[in-house]
Amino acid sequence: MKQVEVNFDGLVGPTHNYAGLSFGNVASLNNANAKSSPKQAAKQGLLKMKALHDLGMTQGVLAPQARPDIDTLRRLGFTGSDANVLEQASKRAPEVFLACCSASSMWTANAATVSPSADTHDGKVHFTPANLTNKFHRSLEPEVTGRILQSTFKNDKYFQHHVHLPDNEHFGDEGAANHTRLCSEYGRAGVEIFVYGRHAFDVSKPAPTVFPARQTLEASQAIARLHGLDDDTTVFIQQNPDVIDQGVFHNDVISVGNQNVLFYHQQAFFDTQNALDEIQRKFGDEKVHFVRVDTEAVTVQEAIKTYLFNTQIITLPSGEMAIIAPTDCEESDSVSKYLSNLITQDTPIKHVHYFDVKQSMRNGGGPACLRLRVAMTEQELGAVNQNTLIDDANFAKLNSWVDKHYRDELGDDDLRDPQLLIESRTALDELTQILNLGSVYPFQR
Ligand code: SUG
Repeated sequence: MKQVEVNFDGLVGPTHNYAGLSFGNVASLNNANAKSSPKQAAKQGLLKMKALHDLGMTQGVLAPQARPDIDTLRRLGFTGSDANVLEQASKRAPEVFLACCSASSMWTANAATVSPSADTHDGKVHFTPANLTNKFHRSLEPEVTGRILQSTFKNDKYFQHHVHLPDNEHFGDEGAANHTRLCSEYGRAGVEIFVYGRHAFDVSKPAPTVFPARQTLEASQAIARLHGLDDDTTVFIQQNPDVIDQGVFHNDVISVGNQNVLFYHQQAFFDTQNALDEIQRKFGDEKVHFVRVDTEAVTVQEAIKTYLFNTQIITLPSGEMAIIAPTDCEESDSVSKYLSNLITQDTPIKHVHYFDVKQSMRNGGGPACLRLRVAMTEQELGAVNQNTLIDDANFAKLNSWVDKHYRDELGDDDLRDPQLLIESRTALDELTQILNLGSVYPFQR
C-alpha cells in the first residue's frame, strides 16, 4: 500500500510577537521585545508550504490558537469586559499578560507526537498532544491543539486521539520535537526514537544544570505505551545534558531523521554509541545512514545559531532526499560549506533548498519546528479533512486571508489593544470556515 509523509505546518497566528518567554531558548531571549511582523511571518510560512507542495510533496496546514488568551487571564483573576481584562492584566501582571499573547502554537513540531499506523498495535494513526508544561505560555496550548487535531484528522476508523499527559513537570512532553521515526519506507513498521532530557523520578541520573530539560523519560515512555508501540522497535535516548545547557532546548535543534537517515551532531546524545547500536539493531538488516556532523566542522553554537539540524529532510517523489534549511544556514560560511559538501557525499541527501523563515527563527523556530509529520496510507490521507491540505487554490485563499486580517507590525503595546483581539477573533472565525474545522476556539463555544 502506498504511503506518504505529510508535513502539517503551523499557520502563524495574528499575534506573532517576541516576548522572551523561553528560558533556555537563546533566540527567544535575545529577541525579547523586538517588533514582529505577523503578516510577514505568516507569509514566510505559507511560502514554505507552497514550495513543498510544488516539489511534489503532500502538504497540510494546522490552524493557530486564539490569542490573547482571555479565558486564562480570567482564570487568573482578571475580570470585567474583554477590554478591561486586557488593560488590567497588561498593567498589573505584564509578564503573565505577554505569555497569554504568544503565537507559539505555530511551532507544530511541539503540537503532538504522532505514530503512524504501521507502528501501532491497533493499526491506527495515534496522536497525543504535547502538554508543554515547562513553559507557562506553551502549557496553554494542548487542549485546543487536541481539538484542532481532531477536526483535521476526523475519522475514528483511522485516527486515534489521546488526551495530553498529566500537566506536571514529571511528565513534561514536547511532542514530535523530541521524537524521530526511521523506516525503510513510510508504510513499513519503523523504529520510533524518543529523545528525553532527564529522568523525572530518579534525580541521581545526569541532567542539565543551567537550562531546563523539557522532556522526561517517563513522558516519552507513556507516549510509547499509549500509542501501542512495540519494545522491539522503540528506542529511548538521553539528550546530552551539556548541549541543553548550551541552548539546545529540543532534540530537533541538534538532530533530525528521515527514513534510513539520522542526521545528528557529534555532541547530540549522552551515550551515542549505544544509542546508535540499538537503533541499527532494531532497524534490521538494512543499513541506517548515520550522518554525523563533527564539532570541528560545525560547533554546537553555530548549529544553534543557524539551525542546521532544524532542517526538514524530505523524500522527494524521485526517491532522492532534500534538506529544507533556513537561509540562516546559507549565510554561515561553515554551515553552507558543510551542506554543499553533504549533497555530494554517499548519503540519500542530494538537494538543499533554503527558505527565509526569519520571523520564526527570531523566536527559536526553524523549518522543522514549523511542521508536524504524519505518515499515512492513501486511505488515511483520504480521511483527512481535505480543506487542510495545501494546493494552489488553498494557498491563494490563505494568502488573501492573511492580507485581509494581519498587521504588518506588532510591538508589546499593540497586544493590549482590544481592537487586536477583535481582529484576531474575526480572522480565526473565518479561518475555521476556510479549513472546515468547526468551533475549535473557546470564543466560538
Ligand atoms: O518553545 N519559542 C518556542 C520555539 C519552539 C521551537 N520548536 C522546536 N524546536 N520544535 C519554544 O521555545 C518563544 C516565544 C517568545 O519568546 O515570544 C517560543 O515560545
